[in-house]
Amino acid sequence: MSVRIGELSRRVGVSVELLRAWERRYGLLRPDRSNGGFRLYGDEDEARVRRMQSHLARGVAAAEAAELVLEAERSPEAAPAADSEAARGRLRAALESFDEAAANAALDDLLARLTLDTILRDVLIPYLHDLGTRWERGEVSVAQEHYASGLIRGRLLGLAREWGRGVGPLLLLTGAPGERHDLGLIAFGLAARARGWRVTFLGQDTPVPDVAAAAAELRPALVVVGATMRRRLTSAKEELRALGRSAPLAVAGSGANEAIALELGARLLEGDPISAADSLAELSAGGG
Ligand code: B12
Repeated sequence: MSVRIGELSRRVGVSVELLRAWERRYGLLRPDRSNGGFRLYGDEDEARVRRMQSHLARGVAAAEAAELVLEAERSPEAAPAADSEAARGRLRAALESFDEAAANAALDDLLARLTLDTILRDVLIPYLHDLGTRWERGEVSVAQEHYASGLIRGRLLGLAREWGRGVGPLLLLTGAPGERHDLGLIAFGLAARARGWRVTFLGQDTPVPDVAAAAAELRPALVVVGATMRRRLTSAKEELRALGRSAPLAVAGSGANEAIALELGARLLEGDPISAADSLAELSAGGG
């Protein structure tokens, strides 16, 4: 992407004046010049603005928020590609030989060095994809796959402890009826928690009327229903539409798309769990 400031402003929902101020005061934007001398902004600029917005949404003051964004780029975190790949290799070897101690040590090492966002996005989600591909090819047994995903789930839920506490807006997260994949939802909950949201997690395969009852009691800012397969949403269409009329509803996961979201009267949470958590800043800012 290479766009002028007006287009950047439209994409991120921040006024041109404010973007200019962030560029001038904090060096948050680093435009190139077009041949005609216009400033052109790229993906990195957009990413910095989005990170800035999520810090602001958590109540961090602007100068400090900008410092956090720029600091994160300077730290070794910013170039973890090779590192993440090595970590993934260690984790994979440990998990797939049922070595609990080594798997936990690999995860502890990651947690000591990288942010949870980075671990989720660059290590765990790619590992789970890789695991699925090798399971499909018959290179990994069902036992290995269950063990690996179960251990990761346990560790993530350990990190999720008390994610319902605090004063931020509440997310009610649940798997669609029949849906047993919930690691994406958990990853999303953790990323949202780091951005100041509170989370109530119902887990896999929850009957929609029961989700509606929980939502009536808890009054969440958003109910998020995750689905890996489309039919988990389509087979509960009427109930989900009713839920969407009684509570703000979003759908997510590889089973969700714009068309089904529209049909259900729901918002679509697009992309990976971490980018989707970033996009919540727009929701809390009223941009929904
Ligand atoms: C672990 C796993 C399981 C575990 C789940 C444990 C758990 N508690 O989650 C168990 C063993 C239960 C399981 C069961 C099954 N699984 Co399975 N599973 C996987 C595996 C290896 C990892 C899933 C995972 O967590 N991935 C990490 C998530 C984050 O990645 P993702 O799903 O691709 O999601 C992306 C986006 O959609 C988004 N996202 C996902 N969720 C959310 C949520 C929110 C809120 C947001 C914002 C974004 C978001 O983020 C991701 C990155 O961009 C995948 C392989 C894979 N490619 O993912 C197969 C996979 C998903 N499973 C598959 C299948 C076929 C099954 C079974 C039908 C197998 C069977 N014959 O029994 C059952 C179905 C059970 C059911 N009723 O739901 C297929 C699905 C194919 C399809 N789409 O039709 C896959 C892709 C494997 C494959 N390559 O064939 N599975």
